[in-house]
Amino acid sequence: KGDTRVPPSLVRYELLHEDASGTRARRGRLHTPHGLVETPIFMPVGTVGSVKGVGPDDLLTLDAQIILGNTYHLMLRPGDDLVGEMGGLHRFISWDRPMLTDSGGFQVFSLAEKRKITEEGAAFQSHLDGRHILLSPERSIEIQETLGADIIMAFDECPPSTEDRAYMEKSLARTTRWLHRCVKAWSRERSSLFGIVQGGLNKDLRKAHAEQVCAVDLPGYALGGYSVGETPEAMHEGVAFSAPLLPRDKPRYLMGVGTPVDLVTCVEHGVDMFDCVLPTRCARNGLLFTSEGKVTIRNATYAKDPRPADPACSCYTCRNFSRAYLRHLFVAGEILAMRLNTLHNLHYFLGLMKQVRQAISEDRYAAFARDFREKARAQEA
Ligand code: PRF
Ligand code: ZN
Repeated sequence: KGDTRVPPSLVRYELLHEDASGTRARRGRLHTPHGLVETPIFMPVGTVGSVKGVGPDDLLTLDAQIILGNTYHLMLRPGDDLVGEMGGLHRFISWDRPMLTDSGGFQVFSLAEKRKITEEGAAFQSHLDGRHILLSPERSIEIQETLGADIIMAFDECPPSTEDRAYMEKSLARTTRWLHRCVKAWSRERSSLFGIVQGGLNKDLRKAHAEQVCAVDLPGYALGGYSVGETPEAMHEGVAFSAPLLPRDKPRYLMGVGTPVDLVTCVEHGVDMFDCVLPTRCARNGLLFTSEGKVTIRNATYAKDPRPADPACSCYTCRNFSRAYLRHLFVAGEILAMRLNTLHNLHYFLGLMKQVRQAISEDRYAAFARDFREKARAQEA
């Protein structure tokens, strides 16, 4: 099996407070080489080294505490060697705060042209130029350490939810072997490795895999394989089951999730970290998350609407511009529309997490989550 002992790690989780209103929600702090992250946290996604539509200055104004980058995209373009030569990802993109990179396996399967998974790793053709590439656990760790993120992710397989139990078992065993290879390849110099638990919606497979992954002492653990096509209710039930399987004294990261209701609900089950393209992608499609529900800004109803996108919002966009103007920018295809919409949506998601942290501190998380879901349901109707 090899030596899986891990020396004192660079990212340390400090558990500050557990909600006393009957939920598993908790407040904590991540100490990283680039500073503190308050949890629960939402991490804006900067796939190719840019949070689409906004700059690092905007992200500081929004008080984003940590952002995410992708191994898959950056290894293909501009290449991890280039980023390394430029002094690492932090310097390359001029972001001094914490960063996390995903390992690439998940993106290979959602983006690459022809892909084949073997014991060695994931062989695929680049979606950019058709080049043949092998991404292995060792190579993923090497790339992520060259990029230099504070948190790096184990190389995993996220099997489609349509796969049968036999395939799932084979895949989970391989993801565990890959984890051991990741741990071996990891230098422990400045990036902290998080393990990823897979297992789909199957509880005994989840539990068994959580045991295998958590047997390796790591600075943090993630839940992968959720929000891959199942209903929100099924995902929430799965997370309610599997979040408590992860160690209480380590950060818990739910990968690629989710909607505002998903975040509020999964915090309730004990999740500390989230990332999702939803706020940024929806912004570019003219969909705004507001305290009054979703606003589709291109709608003709907003043509002469003098109100801000969200009257309850204090973001730059809402302090300065009307729905009428935002609609005009969007319909005219102006790039400013993307920036203003993105600023608003990220402000909404980051502000929501601030409220979440406050509610936990004040031991009123159960009521907060219940009220939030009730309001969201009423707004959908
Ligand atoms: N594994 C990895 N990255 C991910 C996922 C996963 O399962 C998901 C699933 N929601 C998003 N991003 N490595
Ligand atoms: Zn706003």
